[in-house]
Amino acid sequence: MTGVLVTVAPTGAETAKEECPQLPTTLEELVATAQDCEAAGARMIHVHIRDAAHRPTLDLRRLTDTVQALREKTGLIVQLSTGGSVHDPLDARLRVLDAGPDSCSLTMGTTNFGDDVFANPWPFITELYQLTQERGIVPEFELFDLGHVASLRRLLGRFGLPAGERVHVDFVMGVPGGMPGTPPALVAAVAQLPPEVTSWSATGVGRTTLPVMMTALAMGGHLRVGMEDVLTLANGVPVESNTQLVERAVGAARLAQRDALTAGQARLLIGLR
Ligand code: KMH
Ligand code: ZN
Repeated sequence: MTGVLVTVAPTGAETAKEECPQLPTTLEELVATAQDCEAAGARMIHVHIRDAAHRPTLDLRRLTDTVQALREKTGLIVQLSTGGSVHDPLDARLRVLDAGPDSCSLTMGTTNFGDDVFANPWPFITELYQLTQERGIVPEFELFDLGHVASLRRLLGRFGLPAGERVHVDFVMGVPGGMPGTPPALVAAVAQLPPEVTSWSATGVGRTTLPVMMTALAMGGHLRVGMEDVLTLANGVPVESNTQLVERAVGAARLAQRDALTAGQARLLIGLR
């Protein structure tokens, strides 16, 4: 398949609204962003939500309302983050699945995350994975480091294929504490993927965004973009909307002679019926 799946990660959990007022933090802002990004070619949305004070939350009522609103107002694949913020407890992160998303993120190991620690102990990974299998929720395996690729091989060997029987992974590169966002790192990580993997995307945070995007496109990978990962278009030029980032990704893909996937193709790619 030569088409490109563009996933948008519009909000994240690590940027404050005060620092970046254009970050979509209310449900209305999130839905409007999702609609604009879908029109620009995004087919999946990776969702972190905020509370009334714009702080990250895993409140189940809000998560459920968000899934419902995105389903009603867009045709995007709705992927909820089970990573949450670096401060969220593991049990609350497991309960995210109760909101019934199409997909969820599933990070394959603990990572230093700037000055913090993004905790993903093995027992948490296996419990979350088995819950996704029981409930028919398609995981996207988030790989921040080469060791996470090895852990994915171990997980699939022990517990078998995910719901949908496709294995889609996303390399999150350039996090301070994870693998660097460089072409050699991406080439090395792709070379280590287990044979069960059917598709991969990549995102580079901060200034690694463009090198990772260009390398992923050249290697046949898919793309994740969004204000969760980058807040500038170029040195000193702030991102004004997630749509700008999706438009830039779709434009880069076209340059590489690759079109954005249709909604149906995107669902088939990751194993959603
Ligand atoms: N906010 C990061 C600590 C995910 O969404 O699954 C974790 C994260 C990964 O964003
Ligand atoms: Zn996330």
